Amino acid sequence: MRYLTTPIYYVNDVPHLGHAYTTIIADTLARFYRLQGEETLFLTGTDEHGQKIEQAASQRNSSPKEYADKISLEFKKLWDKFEISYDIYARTTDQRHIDLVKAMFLKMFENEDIYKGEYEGHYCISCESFFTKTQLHVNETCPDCGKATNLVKEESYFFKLSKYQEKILKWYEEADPILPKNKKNELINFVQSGLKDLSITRTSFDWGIKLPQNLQDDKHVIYVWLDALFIYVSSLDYLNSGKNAKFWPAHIHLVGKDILKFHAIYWPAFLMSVDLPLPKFIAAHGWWTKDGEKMSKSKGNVIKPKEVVDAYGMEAFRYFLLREVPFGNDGDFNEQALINRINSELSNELGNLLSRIVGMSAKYSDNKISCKDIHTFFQSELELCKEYLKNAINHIEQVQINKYLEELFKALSLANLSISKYEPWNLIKNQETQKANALVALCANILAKVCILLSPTLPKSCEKIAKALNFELNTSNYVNLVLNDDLYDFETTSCEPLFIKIEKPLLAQAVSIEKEIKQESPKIKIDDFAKIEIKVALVKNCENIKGSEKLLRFDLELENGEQRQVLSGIAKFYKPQDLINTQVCVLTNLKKAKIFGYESDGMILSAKSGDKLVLISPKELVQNGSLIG
Ligand code: ME8
Repeated sequence: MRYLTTPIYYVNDVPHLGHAYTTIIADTLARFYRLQGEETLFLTGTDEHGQKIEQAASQRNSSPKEYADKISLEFKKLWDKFEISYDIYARTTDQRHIDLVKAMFLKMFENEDIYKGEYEGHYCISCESFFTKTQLHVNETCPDCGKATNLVKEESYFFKLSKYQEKILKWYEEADPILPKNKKNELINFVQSGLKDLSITRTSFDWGIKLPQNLQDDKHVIYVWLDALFIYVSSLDYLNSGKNAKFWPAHIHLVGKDILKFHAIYWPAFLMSVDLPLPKFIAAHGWWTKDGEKMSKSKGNVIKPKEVVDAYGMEAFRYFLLREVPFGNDGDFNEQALINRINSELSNELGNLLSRIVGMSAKYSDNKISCKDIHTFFQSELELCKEYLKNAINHIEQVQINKYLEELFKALSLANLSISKYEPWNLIKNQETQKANALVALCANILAKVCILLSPTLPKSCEKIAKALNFELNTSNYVNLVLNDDLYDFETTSCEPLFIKIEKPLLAQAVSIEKEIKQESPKIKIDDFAKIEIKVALVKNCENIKGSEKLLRFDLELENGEQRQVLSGIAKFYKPQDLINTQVCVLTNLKKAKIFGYESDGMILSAKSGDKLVLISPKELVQNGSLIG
């Protein structure tokens, strides 16, 4: 039984690359557990209470709930577009969550872990976190996010975090719950330096869960982190012993390193206080930057996951994020690195291998692949492949997803290199047909085994591979092909290339096209259009302008013989003599301009087609000066 969670994301802003990263890791793990045949439950959702959300909503003249509804839906829509396989989309404004948080607060209170006092210290709204003066950075900024903090003095209830210090340390030691393992020491040092009791209610704003009624203290709302962490339990309908209650304790809470402290210190203490078992693992990944800098709206360097997916496709995006950085390390988003991964790994290693196998089997054996001679000829390759797959499984169990992918691609390289090494086309020529067919079967089996293990990361592409080799991506094939090392016969059908090579960056292009469209198409009213006068004109004369490669000078004739001189930047595309005596369309009520020393009275219209300009003219001859509209 495996229950895994992403953080529930704050609704103060729309989803970005970092949110997509955590969610895609969780999705990959959930798909892997399901492939293994584990009963799996995958939760994601949104964190909607607290001062930060209240402020974000009021800045947009919205009520916190309305605002939360809107952004929460944006997150959900994005995950649906990305086909994230979550089972529960949880929100902290859901009633069953509110009920559970109140019940847990009461239980902590009854267990004498909560007392009333006064909090005086600093608060970072962006991190929703308390700090003492000595913890702050220069100019009293937040040590975690660097933003300004507020000095707060207010009545507050406290949780006896200090009481749990030794128990938390013991948990780290005995259960070894922190992944990657090297993050454990940082936590041990932090906890050993002394845990202070934690303020768990606020009175200076309203947007949060009120205290349980029995406590009759209406001016307090529960601290947003206590509220948010309990989503992991409330979503299982724990209080009512709902059908998902059996999933607790969680197998893994996936988080970014920014919120490890909350999950690995506060959360176990809260759980111990209410007598609930602790999660098995808390896995913290690193931080994504853009060209080495923290992403922020003010710098304008925020990577929007949807834009990357629109430009490169979901599968390439998933692969890049998971493959590029070791789990736990920081990573930098670099478009060229993404392109390199697509071209050299997805297209060259994976896509090519499939088309080679399909091609060879069609040529040599009427699309039928038989595994009967693989052991005879390629025992050492089979052994090597087996080792790579075993390593891959060990790595993904430890959430070392980049290493798991690395091992799978080693197996793909092994297949590709075997083709170059044994040259099946020469084997056929030399009448070693049996060996040639065994080689194709070796490659097909390696690809099928890899495909099964790769399917949690590249679900769509692996479906295509499975279809081309005619087998199913399911648990029994996982057991047979991957765990039991079986070999299969296959029958191939041709399929489209899996990944097209990328010649030049698509992202800037996609973004700038979008910008262009946005900037150049403001909506206008019909009266605005009425201000524009466009007419058909006859080109009486046309010539190049000395010293200008771009410009042509036109003498145009409108109604009643009216003459005009207009300059137009189309010299690269038309010869002047070809245009004389043709009709063009002219914007006639444009203010006169001086270009290259010539007066230009109007603008000749042309369509932009790629890098070219194409003149626009009426489909048949019309009277000069005819109005267009
Ligand atoms: O912390 N790189 O929500 P949040 C990598 N509501 N991951 C990043 C990232 C980046 N640049 N930016 C964000 C909260 N993330 C709380 C959680 S859980 C009970 C409450 C990811 O919207 C990463 O997973 O600030 C990080 O932990 C999370 O988004 C923070 O999301």
